[in-house]
Amino acid sequence: MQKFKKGMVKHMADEKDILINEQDNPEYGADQIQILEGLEAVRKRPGMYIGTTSVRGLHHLVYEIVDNSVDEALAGFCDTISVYINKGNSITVEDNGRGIPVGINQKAGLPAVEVVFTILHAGGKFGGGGYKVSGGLHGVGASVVNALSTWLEVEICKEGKIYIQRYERGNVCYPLKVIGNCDENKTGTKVTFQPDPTIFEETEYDFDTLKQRLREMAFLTKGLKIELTDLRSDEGEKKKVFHYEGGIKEFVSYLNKSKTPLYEDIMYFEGSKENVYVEVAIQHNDNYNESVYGFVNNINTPEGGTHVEGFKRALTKTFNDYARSNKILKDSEPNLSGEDIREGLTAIISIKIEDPQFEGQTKQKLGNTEARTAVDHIVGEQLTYFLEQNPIVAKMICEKSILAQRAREAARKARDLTRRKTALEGSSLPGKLADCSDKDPKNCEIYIVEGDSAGGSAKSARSRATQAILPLRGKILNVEKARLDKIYANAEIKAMITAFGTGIHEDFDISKLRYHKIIIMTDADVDGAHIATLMLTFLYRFMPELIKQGYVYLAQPPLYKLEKNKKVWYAYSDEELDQILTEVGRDQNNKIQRYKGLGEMDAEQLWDTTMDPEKRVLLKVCMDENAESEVDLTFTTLMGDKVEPRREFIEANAKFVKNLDI
Ligand code: TSJ
Repeated sequence: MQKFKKGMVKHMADEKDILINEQDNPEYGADQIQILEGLEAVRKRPGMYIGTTSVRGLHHLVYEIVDNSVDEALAGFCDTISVYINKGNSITVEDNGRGIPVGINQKAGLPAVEVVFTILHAGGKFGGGGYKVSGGLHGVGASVVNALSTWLEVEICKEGKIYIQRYERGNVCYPLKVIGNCDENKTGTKVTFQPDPTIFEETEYDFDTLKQRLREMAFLTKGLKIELTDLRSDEGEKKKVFHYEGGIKEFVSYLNKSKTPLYEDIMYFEGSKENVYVEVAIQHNDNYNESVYGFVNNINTPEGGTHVEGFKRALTKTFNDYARSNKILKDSEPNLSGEDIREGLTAIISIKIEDPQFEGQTKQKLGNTEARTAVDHIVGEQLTYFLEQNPIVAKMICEKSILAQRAREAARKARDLTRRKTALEGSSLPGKLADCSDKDPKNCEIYIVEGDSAGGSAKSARSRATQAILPLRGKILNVEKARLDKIYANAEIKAMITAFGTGIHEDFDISKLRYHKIIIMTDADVDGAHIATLMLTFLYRFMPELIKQGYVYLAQPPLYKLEKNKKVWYAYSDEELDQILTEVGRDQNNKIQRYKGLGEMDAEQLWDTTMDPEKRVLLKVCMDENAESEVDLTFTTLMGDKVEPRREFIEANAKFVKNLDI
């Protein structure tokens, strides 16, 4: 179990404020009215406290509660957390920590546990000193979850007694009471809550979403066991247990499981400096992408910040120093760039810091300068030592970086050439693009269509004003397995980049996007699914903002056409065909056609079934921001070179596979 310095953990109700006087019944006076108003504010404007009332906010409630147990684990008092999704979508979180204090908090005149659940920002107001290590996205806690639940029950085992209290929409139902005895040695906290359906747009929990975030939390807290159990099905429970003695080292090996590592060891660096606790784990693999993930107090920082900067600085400097002093780089040759060294790198940078400052538009970028210094020093020192001890590994990484440097140089030349060409000829759109006439991107959509013949149908079917068609020939390049120079030379990829108008990488500018819907339209078969996946991989690696901001869609062509007595039905799945047949009757008058490809449909059919904005079904491609590393893993697993993890993934994600028909 990873122990953490006690003073660094924020207690929601500071123990110094608590008088141990369990016999006293709290009085509900004037103060209480104000408290209720506090939580009423949360119910009036839930978005202010949890960001969103969408399905994301719903899951966020669980993380808020679990964070409290993780804090108890970091303080060294808890090693197991169990999460249950109950029938009816209430959630139970249970830990074997010390149990939330039950003594009277002097300032509030209430048991500490009641303060935790009924006073907004109890940590800030009633705490003092210390800080909350894990802490949710918006730094709110149990009281917000309570306010947004139709009911919540807390049960605490402490000093041989079992205490319970219940709340409804944030209101106390009865004073904290003892309902029985428990083993003197048993301690812990159990919280069950039912998210309020009048607040949340959706109230059904997704097992996989919770699973991914809980797995991440377990990786980030070595030794901590986190269990997730789904009790909703009558066919038996579904359970996952996450427990990693190796912590982020195991995280890196998990992320690299479908890749081929360049060397066996995963490097691990750890230390504290200027009150910043730093852990870093890294390993290179033989592909070309960089997968560097930063975490601050267990929270993912997709926009990076000083901790990631410190890491990159140390990595670049240490490798260049090593390559020079060992004559792998000649004096006449230029330095390796950071990007070159990070080609094929998987890295986790996890820091714990007392007072994290987040900057930038979305407040997700770490700003503390001491984090940069701490990570830089710890990685610099320990990596230098590692390279000296492991010259074979060191040389391998240097050589891969030099190859990356050469490819990047070739890619730069190719790109400069296209840039110069566009400057001379004007920004000409690709020849194969049938553009739309409307010039307002908000109204415009582009269909990326597999194959010239389907492209032809789509061109005749489309609504010319707002729908553009770009046909692509055959399979597009797998960007997971190609270096930049090859990617830039690929005609299909070039066509997409110019058609979208945004540019890529450092040139990327979303305000130049020419269509607000990018619709991938492929056959509803194995090859089509593969092509769709290749395109999504390209978009995810080169223009992730398009996916993050919700501009990317998958068209849903039908699988079957049913004709009967001059009437026509289209079915988009086997189940749907079955349903239609049940409705119209199964007899000899049914003419059923299975579409093997888009090419089999004429223009009118294609319009009616797949392209008419009034009738079509589009799937919006989205990303779970709480599990960035998992999205990366999805693409490397699907597109990588190992069969076994891919098969496992496909089996585990049968739902996704069914949609795509892989
Ligand atoms: F916050 C919460 F109520 F939502 C919640 C808190 C939910 C769950 C499932 C667990 C917890 C929690 C809190 N687990 N463990 C603790 N520990 C304390 O609050 C605690 C215990 C003892 C002392 C002490 O100094 O003796 C201090 C604290 C903060």
